[in-house]
Order: sequence, then C-alpha cells, then structure tokens
Amino acid sequence: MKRRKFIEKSTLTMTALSLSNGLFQPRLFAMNQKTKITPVAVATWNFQNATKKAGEMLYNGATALDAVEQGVRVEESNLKNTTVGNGGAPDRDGNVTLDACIMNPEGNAGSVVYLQHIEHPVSVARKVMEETPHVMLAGEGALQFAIQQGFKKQDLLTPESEEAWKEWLKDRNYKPIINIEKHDTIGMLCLDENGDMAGACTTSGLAYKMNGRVGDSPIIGAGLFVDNEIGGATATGMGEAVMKSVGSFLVVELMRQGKTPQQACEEAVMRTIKKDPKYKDFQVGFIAMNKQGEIGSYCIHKGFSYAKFYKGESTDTPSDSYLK
Ligand code: SD4
Repeated sequence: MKRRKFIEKSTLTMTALSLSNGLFQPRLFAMNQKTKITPVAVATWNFQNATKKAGEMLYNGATALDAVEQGVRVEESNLKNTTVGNGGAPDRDGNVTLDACIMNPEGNAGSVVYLQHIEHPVSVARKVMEETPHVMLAGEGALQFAIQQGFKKQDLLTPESEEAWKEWLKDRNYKPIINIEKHDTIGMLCLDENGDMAGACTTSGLAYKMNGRVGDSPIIGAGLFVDNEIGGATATGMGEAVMKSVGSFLVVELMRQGKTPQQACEEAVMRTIKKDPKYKDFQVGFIAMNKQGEIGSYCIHKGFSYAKFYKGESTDTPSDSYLK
C-alpha cells in the first residue's frame, strides 16, 4: 500500500474507533436514518388554505403533529367559516361551544369538549395531551386549563352568527343542514417526511344543538383516529351517527385488515346506512389515508370533498357518495 493511502486509511480507522468509544457512533447513525418520503396533507372539505399551510410546513421538514395543528388553526381563525372555531354557530342558547382533538404518531391523544371563549381548541387539546395525565377535558375545567396555559379568553360569537341564531330562534326548527356551504368540520391527516402520521379534528358542532351537546369530532376513535402503523381517518357530518359506529376507528381497523382507504371508508358509511333507516336525512363522510399516502373518501350525500396538498400542488377532490 502506498504511504499516503496507508495514512488516510489508518486515520479513518482510528477516527472510527475513537468515535465508537465515545458518544458518536457513525455506523449506527447511518443505519438509523430513515428514508425520507414525500409528505401529504389531507383534510375534510375544500379547506385548501388549511392543507396548504400544513403541506408547506411538511415540505419544510415540520413534523406531522405541528403541521396538523397549524393547518386546522387556519379554519379555527376563519370568521367566514361558521362551523369551526371563532365565528362558529352557537348552540340554541347562544353559546359558542367548541370540540377538538389531536393525535400524535406515538398514539397519544388530547381532546377538549364544550370549550368556550378560546379561538384555538386544537392547541388546547395538544396541551391536554402533552401537559396533563389526561386525554379529555370538558367545559369549565377545559377553559380554566386553557387560561392557565396562556390562551386568551375572547368572545367567539360574531355579529353574523348572532344574527343567524336570532333568525333561527323565530321557529326553533332543529334540522342539521347537509353540507353547509360546502364546508363544515375540519378533520386533517398529515404524513411527514419521516413517514409519521398525526391527525386533528376541530368543530363548533352542529348549529343550534342543545346546550351541553358534544359531537363525534373530539371523541378519539369517532371523529378521528390515527395508528401510525396503519394510517388514519377522520369524519364529518352527523356526529351522533359517527359516534354510534366509532367511525374513524372502524375505518383504521378495516385498513388494518387489508382494505384500501377507499374500501374502508365505503364500508364504514355502509354500516350506518344499513343500521339507520333515517340515513337520507343526514350526512356522514369519512376521509382516510394509509401509511403509503393513499387516500380514500366516501359519504352518504354527494357534495362532500377533500382538500389535499402534495408536491406543491393543492387540490380539491369530490368524494364518491352512496346517494348519487
Ligand atoms: C358534529 N361532526 O358535531 C360534527 C359536525 C360536522 O359536518 O362535522 N358537521 O357532529
């Protein structure tokens, strides 16, 4: 061996040896590095501002958890969206009460139900997951916790929502509308460049619900479920129907059994249709994504769609439906 090559080789060997005795083990480091995958953000309805926000974060290396939280916050702040966060329609007594949850790739979950006066319930849900020994906080306790965590208390009833509620009070006819203005609860699933999945779901619930009513959206397994080994699912529509079938958990379990995201969403909707003779009176829709980034969606009534951000492109895809 030539002298220069010998010196290079022995220097490398010695460096490797000394490093392996110390803190840094280059071989192990190389083996542990995951192959990067192409991230995806997907959400219920045509919430492209939200998926774009999440998607751009993912393409800049953000974790799925940070991306879903920041993504759905876009709609929580959107005053024109009367179904989520600030500006959400109140219950029949005029209270804006919000439900939200979040799940991380480790299978941890946080949730808030019947939360008033806080614009970003999803971020309070994340704090419940990360800062408390619990999964779910409700009502006054959730509000107190949010304030302790530094969230600002504010009035979420906009003049427009108040006016619409006063109009509703005239005949007090409780009939949840199917596909409100083609947007509704936002449920989002993100797959980050490490291949990890997280999800979030946030809503003001059904307009003019009874005081105290909580829907499916903050219920882990109903409005949202993520299993980082399989994939995730999230729901929109009549929460009572979604809760009865534990819909999002069902979709993920069907994927675990080998169904594609599309087949799993279809089967979950069909369960509701078979069991509830009144299914034509309400909407239920699911979106699902597996660990390969494949997406499916299905609903009862046409008009539901999902937003996606993938490789810099933002799209809205109409969902297939049972009733054509
Ligand atoms: C609820 N699932 O509170 C929510 C509302 C919703 O489309 O998604 N509407 O029942």
